Amino acid sequence: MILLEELQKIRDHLEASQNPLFFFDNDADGLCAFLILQRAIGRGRGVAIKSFPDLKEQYLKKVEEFNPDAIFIIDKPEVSKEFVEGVEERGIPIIWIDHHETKTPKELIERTYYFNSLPSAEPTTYIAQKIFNRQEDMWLAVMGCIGDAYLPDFAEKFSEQNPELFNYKFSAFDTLHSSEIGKMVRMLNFGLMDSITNVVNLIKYLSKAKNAYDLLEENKYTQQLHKRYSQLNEFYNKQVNKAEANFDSESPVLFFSYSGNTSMSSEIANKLYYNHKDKLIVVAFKRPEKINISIRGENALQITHKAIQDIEGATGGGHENATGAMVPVDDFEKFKENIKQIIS
Ligand SMILES: [Mn+2]
Repeated sequence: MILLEELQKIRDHLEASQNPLFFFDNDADGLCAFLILQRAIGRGRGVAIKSFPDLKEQYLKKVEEFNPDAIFIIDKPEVSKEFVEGVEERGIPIIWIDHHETKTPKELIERTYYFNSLPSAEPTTYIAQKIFNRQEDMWLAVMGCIGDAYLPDFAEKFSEQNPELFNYKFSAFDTLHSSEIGKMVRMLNFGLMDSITNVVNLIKYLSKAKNAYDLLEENKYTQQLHKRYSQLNEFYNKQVNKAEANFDSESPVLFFSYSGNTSMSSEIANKLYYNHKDKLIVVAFKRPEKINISIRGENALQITHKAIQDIEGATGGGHENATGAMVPVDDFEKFKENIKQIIS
């Protein structure tokens, strides 16, 4: 975990900023970390990052639009040189909080205030919660951590206060797939896969919401979230069922590919891994040019690096047991072959 004095440094940056702009990774961990920081200081705008693998130059438009005096980057492993330089030109400091390994050159990282919880790699939500320790944000903190399959030290107390949401005696991964709080994490992840207007409304609502029930209850503010959740949850269940109906039970690898309007490889891969812990799970979302891939299983990180190493234009990385990759369409078969070879 990052040191207490580093937490204090992040807090100093937050408190010194009158108009912070937060760029966060487009998932429950990134979102909850942002919300916790924003709620604690009572100001700041949040933008979900959709570019992969890095925070790209296109986001300078948001810097232009919001004119912040500090930029916080949360839960994103890579940041592009063009983005850092564009922000530097405006004389704005970048505070970068993460828990992934990074390939961004050291010289570039040193131009930001960089905080990373590696090697223990606690989620960014955990780091955010440890900065202010506000009881009223505990529900967000638990959701963000469970979203990244991490059971935080405050889970026990929270589950004792909210036994109907989850039981802290189960692992974070079990909790993600078989509890009410796990469902709430998917509500957030699916809620982020919506139009910009709906995501902005969701963020506005969550920055004021008081507890888990403000999310679970259907009211005029949560109506769109609930609708989006049930739509995407149906798609998600369908894909999981398809994958399970077709896989080779003898093979150590479970491959599944799908297409459609919504990429949710991470969620599908998590569920398949939960159901088949003995296998390496490889889920691919097919797009016209590039394929988005989520990999789950033992040594996923090592396997991912090896599998993309001889493919030009491929990128990938993440955590020990959970990674993401992007491969050009024409090399997808080669990628699959690579995976088979590494595993055998
Ligand atoms: Mn994360």
